[in-house]
Amino acid sequence: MPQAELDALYTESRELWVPASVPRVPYHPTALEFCSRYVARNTPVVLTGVPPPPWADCGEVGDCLDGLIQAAGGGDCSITVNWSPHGLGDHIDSSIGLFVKPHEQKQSLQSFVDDLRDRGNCSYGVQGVPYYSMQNSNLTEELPNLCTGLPVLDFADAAFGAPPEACNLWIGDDRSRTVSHKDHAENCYFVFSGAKRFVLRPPCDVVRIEERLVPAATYKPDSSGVLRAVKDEPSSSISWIPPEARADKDENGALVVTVSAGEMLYLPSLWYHSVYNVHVGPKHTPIVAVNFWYPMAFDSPLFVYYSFLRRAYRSKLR
Ligand SMILES: O=C(O)CCC(=O)C(=O)O
Repeated sequence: MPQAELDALYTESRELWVPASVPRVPYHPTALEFCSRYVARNTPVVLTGVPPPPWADCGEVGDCLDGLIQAAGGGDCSITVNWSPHGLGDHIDSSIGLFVKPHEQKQSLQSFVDDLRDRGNCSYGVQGVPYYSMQNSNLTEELPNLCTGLPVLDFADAAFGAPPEACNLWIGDDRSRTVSHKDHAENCYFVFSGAKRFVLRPPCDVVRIEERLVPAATYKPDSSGVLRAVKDEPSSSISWIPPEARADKDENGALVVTVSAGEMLYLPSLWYHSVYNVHVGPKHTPIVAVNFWYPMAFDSPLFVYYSFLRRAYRSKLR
């Protein structure tokens, strides 16, 4: 594909489709408004004035974790926490040429909260940064009591034509960061405490983002609790965005939006996003969010056009 065509795609997408900034509208829209203005156009929007669930109702700057533990049924609940040496979720470590996933540590909810507050070593001897960030519907699977009082999503259920397929709880602090990636899902992302900074790029930027295929590995604690990347067995490879790629380090041409407590970001399917946890108010108050993943439509013009661009760009690189 000629470079001039790729440049035209970039310019035209910004002129005609991608908004100059992410709009903010009051929660909650009708299904028709949500669908016609945002879902059908595959553009993000922030909904404001979302009522928090009772366990998160402590204002933007409060620490809701004691109330959360109580509402969850007590500190003994067993949860799976992602631990990484420097707070990065799934990412490529270019110095060793591996795609590395965090260490998954089963621990009690209370010990996780203590570890997060201490900002020190894990009560189980692991050294690193804890982030409750499993994406296997950890809220419904591990802490189902917290589902009570979550915001009503009837407009999204109707717009996507199905209930959510996963509901994830995110609890962390500003040491944790999610590097640029895309998901094959429609994402309704609520922040209840602190704030999250999203750096977004539309799916057509696939022609500017050079993914790399690298062997997969997982952090594992050694005998002193230091997390080391160990190659997965049986071996597999993952195509991912390396840290030196523009999508991860340069915000030029990206939509940047900070989502505060009491807001929901609709993050459309296939949009590239990197996510930063942002403290608001007293240092180190936790950043708490819940997101719902809805199935994306593969039988859609968006998916077909995205796949075409991805293939065309890959063959240009060869
Ligand atoms: O909050 C985060 O750290 C990451 C969220 C994310 O990547 C997602 O919801 O797809």
